[in-house]
Amino acid sequence: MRDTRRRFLQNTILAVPAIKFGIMKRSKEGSRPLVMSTWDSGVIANEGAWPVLSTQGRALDAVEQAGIAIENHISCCVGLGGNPDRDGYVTLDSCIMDEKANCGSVAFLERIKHPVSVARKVMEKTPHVMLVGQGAQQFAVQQGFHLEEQKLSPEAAKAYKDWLKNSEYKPVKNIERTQTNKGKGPFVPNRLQDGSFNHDTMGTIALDSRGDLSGMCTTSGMAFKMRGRVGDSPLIGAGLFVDNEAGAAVATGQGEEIIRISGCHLVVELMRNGASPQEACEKAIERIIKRDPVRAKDFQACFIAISRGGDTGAFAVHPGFNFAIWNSEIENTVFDSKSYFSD
Ligand code: SD4
Repeated sequence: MRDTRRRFLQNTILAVPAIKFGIMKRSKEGSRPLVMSTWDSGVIANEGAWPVLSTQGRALDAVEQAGIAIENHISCCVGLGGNPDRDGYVTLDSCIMDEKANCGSVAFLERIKHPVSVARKVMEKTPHVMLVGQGAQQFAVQQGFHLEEQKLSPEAAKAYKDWLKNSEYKPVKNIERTQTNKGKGPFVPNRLQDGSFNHDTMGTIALDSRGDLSGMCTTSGMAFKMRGRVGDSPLIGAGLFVDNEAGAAVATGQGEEIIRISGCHLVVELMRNGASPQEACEKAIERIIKRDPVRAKDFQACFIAISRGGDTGAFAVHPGFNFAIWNSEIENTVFDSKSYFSD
């Protein structure tokens, strides 16, 4: 029964204004631009997006700039600075989607610094949605992207060396929460002191002044994954979904669990059927937990969402997830998400 379930909505002081400014509506003259990104490292992504949004630029351009900004941050969690797979190679996944359901995606891409921009090229220059592996790399090079050296960042090299001692594959949920820097302020990368971290995904969704939504997701995937493993992040419908008539959602966490419920498509469909972004994120997380409540105690999964009117929502399986928002009133601030379990 719903009431007897162990449920706790973690509600921090910072979470309240997130919901409050989420109720700002689109005016007749146009929308108030808004960008929302996963995790506290979302402040870096938002810094890429806001100059575009605040000068009446397209949400699509803004989210691509968000991805580029975080992929440039080499000591951070996504892009070529991310943790490698169990064979020691960094493999990248990314996708992007605009207000007309144009979308592009790359997966299992190696040695390319900006997978989000390759995903955009797939969307704009091919009749396809998704390219993977060597084919994606070949396409990127043809499009003028530089083939980088196959080399781990110092932090990732150290984390990999430590991991090799036991070679255990056990994703640790929310390892990053010990390092969160709430509120405004300089971003501190989420690696633990020993150089390891477990979350490696940046998702950004944005609403522009025309009232158009777009989103992107970029990741090095789960740390020390099996070679060839691809999670939810490059999968349209699972890790990202945008529908201008309903809303946009992006996910982070254990990709397999998000894929099983077509997570972001579900969140957007719930909004289409009248749910607020907050209710939609909560229902999608409940769907994940219902499938296997016991296992859900050991993994993290999280959604953030924006409705077409500019309301926002976020929800996670466990505490520790946070997100960053920038709009005309609140400058790039990190908020704690509510969660199903209290831990
Ligand atoms: C994946 N969803 O590859 C990604 C991982 C992630 O924070 O979000 N990590 O499954």
